[in-house]
Amino acid sequence: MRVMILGGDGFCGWPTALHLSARGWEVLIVDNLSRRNIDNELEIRSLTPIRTMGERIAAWKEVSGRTIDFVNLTVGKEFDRLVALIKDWAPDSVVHFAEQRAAPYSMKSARHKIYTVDNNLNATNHLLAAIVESGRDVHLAHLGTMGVYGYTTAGLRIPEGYLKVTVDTDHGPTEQEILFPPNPGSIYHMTKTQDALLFQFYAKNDSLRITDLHQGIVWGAQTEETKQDERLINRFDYDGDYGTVLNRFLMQGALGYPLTVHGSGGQTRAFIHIQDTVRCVELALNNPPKRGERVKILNQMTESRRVRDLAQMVAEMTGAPVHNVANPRQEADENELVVANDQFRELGLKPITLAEGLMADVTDIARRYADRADRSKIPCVTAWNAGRADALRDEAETAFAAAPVRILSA
Ligand code: USQ
Repeated sequence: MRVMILGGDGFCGWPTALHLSARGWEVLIVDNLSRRNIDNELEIRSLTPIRTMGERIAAWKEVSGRTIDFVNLTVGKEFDRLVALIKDWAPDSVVHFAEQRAAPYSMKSARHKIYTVDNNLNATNHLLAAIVESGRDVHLAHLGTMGVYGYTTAGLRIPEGYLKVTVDTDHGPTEQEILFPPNPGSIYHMTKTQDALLFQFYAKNDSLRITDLHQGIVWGAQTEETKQDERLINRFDYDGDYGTVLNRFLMQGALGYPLTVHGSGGQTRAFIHIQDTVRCVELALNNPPKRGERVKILNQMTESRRVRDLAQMVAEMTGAPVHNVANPRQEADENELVVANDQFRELGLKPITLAEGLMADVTDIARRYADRADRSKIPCVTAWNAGRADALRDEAETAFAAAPVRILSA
């Protein structure tokens, strides 16, 4: 089986490429290295020393004997090359990670909003149109987000993509199934809700086979394959724009930096370990929808946790203090979140939960590469709106007076 992995240089894409390659898939990575360029823009680097794509692929060949191919291409800009690649390389499946994935980065400024919308929506639309144009029957698995459902208390168990509703009609109440109403909290999350409409259209109009994976917050750094050689190491983001909450807390705890809980920390979110991410993608590829079926939507998460409870766990583990900082985001301070993930469980996923041992793996990595950390990049300084920027400025003047913080308002 042949799989093209768009965005195969990123935090989820690289371990997915190795996981599938190790299981006998022929893998082609398509990536324009934009994530590395954003590191340059933000003057930050992965905590772990990631190698160039050439070195990564050569190391994998040495370790496993398997070949991964690589093409440098911008999915949303080079349509003819993309169509030719799908025709010539003839993948059975395409995994689409080729989107700007950080909510804070997408809210940094007008330019970042525009970039995120242009990049993400063009990548998705070009890919769908290219699959149609190629004339090939390719299964597309897209990395979506749990954030499409929104983070206000829904008052129900969040279903997998579709919601059963009862509608009053002239003939009395009738049952229908609709896409769960989108409720994005950032420009980034908004692009994923728009992707969902593109998928609905191309599945209906062109009978494309599409799976949309609504993934929670990924934590952990390494998978069975990335651990095998330091040259295969996965990236580790800890900065205020790209670092995600649990990995940030674990890194902060390891460095003795106060854990940066936004507001009360009552936000409840869905989580998944990176090892389960790659297993879920494999399960999704092995269980595609049939031609003519509706878009298959799976919730790719294993447990829900409250931010302050995570901070407490990490504080107990590492001895780091918890610091409630002004929340730079426009989000509910407290929310409940109950999520259905029956489909992956039925497909055989045995979820990895927040075990101390696995969290210690992350603190070990953070300690090993602590000298690469730039502590000035830890605070989240991207404000969602002007009110949040004021709150952040006050915070910076008091609690973080010692560390220079630049406030960027939306
Ligand atoms: N938070 C803190 N302290 C921090 C960082 C974050 O309290 O130092 C809070 C945030 O305010 C938010 C929550 O933790 O309430 C989650 O933030 P996050 O940065 O871990 O996650 P998010 O911005 O939602 O985005 C991440 C990935 C994105 C993915 C999404 C899944 O960057 O690609 O789609 O998780 S989900 O959150 O389920 O929508």
